[in-house]
Amino acid sequence: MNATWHILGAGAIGNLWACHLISAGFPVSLILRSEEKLSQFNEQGGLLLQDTLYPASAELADHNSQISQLLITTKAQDTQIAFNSIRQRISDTARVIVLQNGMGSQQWITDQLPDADIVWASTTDGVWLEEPFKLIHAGEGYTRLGNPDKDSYWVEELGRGFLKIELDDDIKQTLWCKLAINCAINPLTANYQCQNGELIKNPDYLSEMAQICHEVEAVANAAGIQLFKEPLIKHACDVAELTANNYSSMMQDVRLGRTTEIDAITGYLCKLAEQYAIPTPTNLKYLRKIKKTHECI
Ligand code: KPL
Repeated sequence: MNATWHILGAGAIGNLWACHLISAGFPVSLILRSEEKLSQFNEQGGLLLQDTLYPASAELADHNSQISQLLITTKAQDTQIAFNSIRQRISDTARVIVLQNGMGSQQWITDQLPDADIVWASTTDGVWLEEPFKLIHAGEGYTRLGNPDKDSYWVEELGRGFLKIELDDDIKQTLWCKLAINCAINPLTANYQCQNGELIKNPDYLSEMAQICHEVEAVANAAGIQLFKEPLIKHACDVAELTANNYSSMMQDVRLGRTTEIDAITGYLCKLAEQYAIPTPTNLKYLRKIKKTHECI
């Protein structure tokens, strides 16, 4: 019998991965935030993905079972509180996957569990919750996973499910590329309350995006990270064009009055820039704007 995968962060990506892991033959338990969520889940009896019911189970953080396989899909800013609520239950040598936007919390988790086998991941799958525990897999992408320090062959077992999985021997670089695109698109769309495509139509927004990209490249360069083969602005424009009618995740958070991932995205970049003494005025401008307007700081 395969060991259970526990999922911390039962949003759209966490739920999609729960279905994936079930399809790969693993028992799955979602760690939910409240009794209310738990009864809502139990009423449905599992996760619904495109009319198929996936028989996951669910529990609260204070359940007493040990956790030997853990997938963390919380929003970056919720990670520490959520992780600390289950810390006592995680076995020292657990297998852990950290699948999140932004940077910083992957390393934080790795530091908390020095003997665990931890892989970091990045995905291009597009998914949203039509209702709680009812999913729409809107865009089929792929998920890259890799341990930044060693080989973790168990990741291959995850390839048995329906999602596309790729082993990544340079996951830091992959996460950096995602971070760079998120720095270019997310704060601008959140600030100007627009769709991604507007950034390439409006010359003022485009010029801000070019500045942001220029600064991100300088910081990546100082950190010894090779981003894309072509200039970042070219890549960011391509993504904005491909996702022209979409609202970025940060824009959606702002619209729904939720805290955003700005600290894990632009905030991470600006902190690193400070360490390398690289000026990042445009990134700092949007970091402050988003925090001031939407995070009450
Ligand atoms: O990842 C994204 C997001 O919205 O978070 C895209 C669409 C690529 C924009 O940065």
